[in-house]
Amino acid sequence: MTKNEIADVLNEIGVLMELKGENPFKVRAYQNGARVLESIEDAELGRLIEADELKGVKGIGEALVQKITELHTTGRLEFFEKLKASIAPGLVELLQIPGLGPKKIKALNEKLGVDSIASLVAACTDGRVAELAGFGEKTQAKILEGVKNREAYGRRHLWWDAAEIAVPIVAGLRGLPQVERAEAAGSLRRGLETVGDLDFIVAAKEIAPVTAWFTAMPGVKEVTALGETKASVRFESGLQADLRIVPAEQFAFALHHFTGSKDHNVQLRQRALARGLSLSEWGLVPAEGEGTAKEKAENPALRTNAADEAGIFAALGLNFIPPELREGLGEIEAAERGPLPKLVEARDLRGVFHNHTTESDGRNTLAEMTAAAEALGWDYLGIADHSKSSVQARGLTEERLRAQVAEIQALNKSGRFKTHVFTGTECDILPDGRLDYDDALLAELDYVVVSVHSAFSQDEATMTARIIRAIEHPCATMLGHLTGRLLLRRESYQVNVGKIVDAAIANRVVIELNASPWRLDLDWRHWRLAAERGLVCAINPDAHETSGLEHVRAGVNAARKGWLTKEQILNTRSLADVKAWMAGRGR
Ligand code: DGT
Ligand code: CA
Ligand code: CA
Ligand code: ZN
Repeated sequence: MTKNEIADVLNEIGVLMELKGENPFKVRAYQNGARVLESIEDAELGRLIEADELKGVKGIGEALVQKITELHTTGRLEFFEKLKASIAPGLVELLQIPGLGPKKIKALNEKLGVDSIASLVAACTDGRVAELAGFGEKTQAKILEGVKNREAYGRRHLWWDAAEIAVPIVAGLRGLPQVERAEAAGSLRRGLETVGDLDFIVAAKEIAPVTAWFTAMPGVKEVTALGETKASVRFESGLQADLRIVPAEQFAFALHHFTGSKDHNVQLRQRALARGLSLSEWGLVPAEGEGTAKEKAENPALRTNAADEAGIFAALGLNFIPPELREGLGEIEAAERGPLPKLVEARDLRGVFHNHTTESDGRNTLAEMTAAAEALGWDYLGIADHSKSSVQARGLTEERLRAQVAEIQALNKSGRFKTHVFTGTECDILPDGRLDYDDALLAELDYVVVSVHSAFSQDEATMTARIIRAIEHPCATMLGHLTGRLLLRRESYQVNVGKIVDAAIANRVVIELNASPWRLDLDWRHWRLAAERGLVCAINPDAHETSGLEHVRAGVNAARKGWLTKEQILNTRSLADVKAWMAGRGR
């Protein structure tokens, strides 16, 4: 273990001992020991332990020498494990609530029997906490608030939700007379599926009016930091946002730095250093010579000017790298070899497959969905309602599906919409891998999405074999939401993605990139390699209402993160090409 990992353990021991009401001197010994450790270098710590000199270090008492040594050499500490086991887990969880330290928790436990968040809420709700000595009404209200916000604060946020908050903020910033440029940075700009916090970079002539606007935005619940050139706020939802204001000549550098990712930045900085340059949020300057990077960047004679990020990449001998690719996964090497692939854009999409209507669990009718697709300028729309085994989603019986097919054919014939509607189904893959309709009916449809909606707890081998069996069915056109994950809500089921991808390629089955902001499944991390090997993607909104069609934007982000070009995505093709694809699948 490194010294900081050991220090973390010592600190935690201190907290747990306090929770148990141990002697305060003992508690302090651990806290002090942790601080002392942090100031020692790792190599030095190793040497001290080896030479048995740790006991001579000021602030590290006898009780700690053995524990640090054990942690350093084995990575474990029996004393710590026993201590943890001796405390109710509910008590430890209470430490996550703002304003509740070990002492207060101990009092709540002893006097009111509080031993979990649930019992804490109960004690607050009926006013028993306020009556305790040292607590009072105000503390009680604060604790309740803390419990309420804990979930929201501790969580990451869906990209979609974060973007909905960020877009008007960028527009608002750009509308301020003092602001020259404003952009969102961070994971949001990189299109990551979940976002920790928002980051905004602004070039402005004057700072105070900008931070004043930012901290007074509607929905801001708390201003968590306010400095000379930055501000941070927290919204009702728990989402936080950082704002940094820089001089215009630093804008491109700050935008690049705070877009990240950290891995990308580290690699790019190494590349700069190899060229005798130092890259930072302030600028690109010679690595050698007097002064800090910031001071050098403020000197026009030393800094490299870059009006935009392309200028930074060019100065380092690289083609432009789109933000979505900046994950430190080979993008710098690729940008050295030549221009990066032209990534798919939302406007490349000519239609979508896999959408629901009121016939199953959708919230808009066939006509409404088609009108919405037409309004988006799409040439085609696939309807894939649930199949009969998805009872809770009002899956269609054979009879209802045949009626829907007739209705769609009539709609196409009527010429009411410019958008052509494809007849399809989201057919359940039954637990044994068979499909939920018989072959004759499936063959009557334009296309078939096959998806898992049941028996999620199968082991990996069973689930993988089950899905492959469905992929091998001659009527399967595409596989829906491969892993079944729901971001921030539900883990994926056990499945061997590599084997599924192999089977899809071998059987010319498309795998969808489900664009629902909760799914984004198959994950972007798999796509680059899979598409290089010949897998065809479809960006499917899985829309259950008209507004859901717009989720394709989230899917396009994910596709871009997966290095996908429009050629690798079925629904960028023309209506005629897609018809040919569907017809040519051997049915
Ligand atoms: P998030 O907010 O957790 O979804 O992820 P990011 O990537 O937005 O991370 P955040 O908000 O902590 O910082 C924004 C960017 O700033 C990050 O992507 C890279 C840059 N950055 C922040 N801290 C560091 C650091 O310690 N080293 C380096 N190289 N870059 C950093
Ligand atoms: Ca962030
Ligand atoms: Ca941040
Ligand atoms: Zn589904």
